[in-house]
Amino acid sequence: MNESTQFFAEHGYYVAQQVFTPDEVAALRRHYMQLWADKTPSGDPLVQASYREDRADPLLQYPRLLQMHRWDDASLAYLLDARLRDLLTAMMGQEPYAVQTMMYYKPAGARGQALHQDQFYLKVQPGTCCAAWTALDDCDEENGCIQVVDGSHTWDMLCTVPADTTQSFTDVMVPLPEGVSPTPILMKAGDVLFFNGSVVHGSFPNTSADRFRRSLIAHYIVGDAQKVGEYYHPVLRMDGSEVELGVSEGADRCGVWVDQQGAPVIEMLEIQRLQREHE
Ligand SMILES: O=C(O)CCC(=O)C(=O)O
Repeated sequence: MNESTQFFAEHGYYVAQQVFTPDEVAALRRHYMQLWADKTPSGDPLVQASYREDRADPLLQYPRLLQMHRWDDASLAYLLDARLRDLLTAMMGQEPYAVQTMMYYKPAGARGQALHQDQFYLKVQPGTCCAAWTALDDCDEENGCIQVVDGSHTWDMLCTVPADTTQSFTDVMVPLPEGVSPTPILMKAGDVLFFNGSVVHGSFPNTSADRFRRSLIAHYIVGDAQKVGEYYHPVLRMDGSEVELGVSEGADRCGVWVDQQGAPVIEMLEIQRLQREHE
């Protein structure tokens, strides 16, 4: 195992520095700012509906783009990039399938995203997913860098609770046990953060006066997966060809933290039972 695969196996995440050159990053920034200026239809009705020039929430002026690789060649090239493929193959143990692209502009004043686990949404079976999160700007706490819970790759899917929507544009989050807190990941433009689908992660609000925190994100699933959530179809091999996989249904269990002899452990509960108890 080399340094990156060992770190990823132990911590559930890894930052590969300067995967993309300054010129490539500058070209990507220009490209996505042009898509924004053109209000390019993303194919996702939610994204199109949310461009609002006249609203106080900066995220409505700069909504994230989703699944752009289905209509944008530069996004498809990023998703299938050979450098990402090689790093992912080393960390995931085999060549993955590609299922998602996302572009976050995160302008000054934008809210962050509450702590969550990506596998909760992708529902990969068997196995899990992995993100390749590329910084297009230098990222720190001030402009809302991503944060991860070190070692949470071994955790099961946790049940979500309401999030503080003054800080997060999503409204649910996973709770952390006492004494556990996320680590801010400081990155330079061109660095790529890889993290496993169980890793609890999120991001701070962008509290800077005038800095963007743009990031280009792709999601991959393990190469022996049989099913993934419907939204992530069509599933692509890393050569761009399509592969037929099944559609996974919603999970029927999620975990809650319980105390076991003074240590927090995850107890898995039936979601239906939890819902009944809260009715
Ligand atoms: O970039 C962010 O602010 C959060 C991204 C994220 O949570 C994700 O890619 O799943």
